[in-house]
Amino acid sequence: LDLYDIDAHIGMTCAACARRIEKVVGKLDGVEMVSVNFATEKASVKYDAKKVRVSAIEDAIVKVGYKAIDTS
Ligand code: 9UX
Repeated sequence: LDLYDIDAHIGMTCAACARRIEKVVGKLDGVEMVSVNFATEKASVKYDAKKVRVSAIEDAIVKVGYKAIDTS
């Protein structure tokens, strides 16, 4: 299992939206851990590179209306 970290600026500012993003990203196959911090507006994601691409994770975030600017 290859686990990588993404740190992304996602432009949300409240706890409800942080949970929403965690839910959506957490459903993706291959995502092992996702933690969204609304104070810093950042998401931290641990994922299995054999199962999911970074672009798919970013697309999922953008699809629900946020930004996904990689700051890793
Ligand atoms: Mo919170 Mo979400 O203030 O779109 S409602 S970031």
